[in-house]
Amino acid sequence: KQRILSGVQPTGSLHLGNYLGAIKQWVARQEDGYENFFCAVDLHAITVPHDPKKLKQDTMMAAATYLAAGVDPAKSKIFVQSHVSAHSELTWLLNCMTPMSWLERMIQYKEKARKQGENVGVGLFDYPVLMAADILLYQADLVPVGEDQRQHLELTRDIARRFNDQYCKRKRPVLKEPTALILKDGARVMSLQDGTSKMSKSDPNDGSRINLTDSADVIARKIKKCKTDAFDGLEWGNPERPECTNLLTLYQALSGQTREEVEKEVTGMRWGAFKPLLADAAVAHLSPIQLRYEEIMQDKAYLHQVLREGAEAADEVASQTLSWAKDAMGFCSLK
Ligand code: AQP
Repeated sequence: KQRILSGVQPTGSLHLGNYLGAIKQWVARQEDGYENFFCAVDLHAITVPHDPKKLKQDTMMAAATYLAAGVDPAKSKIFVQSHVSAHSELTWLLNCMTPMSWLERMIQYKEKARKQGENVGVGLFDYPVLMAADILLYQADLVPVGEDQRQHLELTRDIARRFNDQYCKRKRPVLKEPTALILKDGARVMSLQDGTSKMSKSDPNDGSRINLTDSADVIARKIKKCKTDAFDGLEWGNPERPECTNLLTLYQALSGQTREEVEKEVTGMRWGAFKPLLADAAVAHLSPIQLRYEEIMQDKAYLHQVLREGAEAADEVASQTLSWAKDAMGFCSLK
């Protein structure tokens, strides 16, 4: 069986980008006989300033969203990253062999650091090494992520190769190089207010994203107010119309149609006719997820049980890799 690992940061309500870029793919892979591990990456969430009171709530919300979106604990392990201490421990080991220059090239760090100015923390710089540890601990074959994580996945492969080259000479490699699973459509969902920047939890304008928990009214209002253009008709792929490409891609993903079907339906349409169609498709797709989400958030005992069982299963696999890594690096063991 191939193993899959992925996660989302509990830094606020999850949005359509997280769902279409990552979680929807997780659900689809459950049917294919993969062994899945999905975590709420709370250690990553503290790499930017955070409110301790909100972190707990956001972590539970992320886990409940996974379940509501269709991640099935009978087929996938769902856990909280900080509940498996091997993530922090392997990160330190990898820190000590990862060149600073590799991390200095990371686009996400440069973008987020620019926003934080002088207060940027070491954790944000180290974010990709923690992500590498997350993946490598599980010997993951595949990592379903949005396009924005491609560079971090490449770095993870580089770190694994360097570790194996340095510490596993003439022995079995300890770390497996993973492959990124990036969808063609939905891999990069863009902001509703700017078709050239990605939909993101940290955008201060809530109107830039559709949160998975937004009500039907809020979704309709956000889509009504979203940025469009003055061209005639609707089309995909015109570089002068990034908003148009984004909204059509969203419509395709949410309505479950093929691109050809969407093209047939909307070519020649004006924004005034298309926007309600998109809003209806979003509401129809998200309502059942929202219903399940509310039920799960009411049943904390169930949620805790899922996360406890997930953490136990994750810990078993992660501890094994950690002990191989420590052994390869020459740490003394009393066993
Ligand atoms: N706009 C997006 N389009 C497609 N995929 C996306 N992902 C995030 N945004 C989009 C994918 O969701 C998974 C989890 O992302 P994350 O929350 O861990 O980190 P992020 O990429 O930094 O997401 P945000 O929403 O932009 O968070 P903030 O604003 O807190 O930094 C990943 O697989 C990611 O690719």
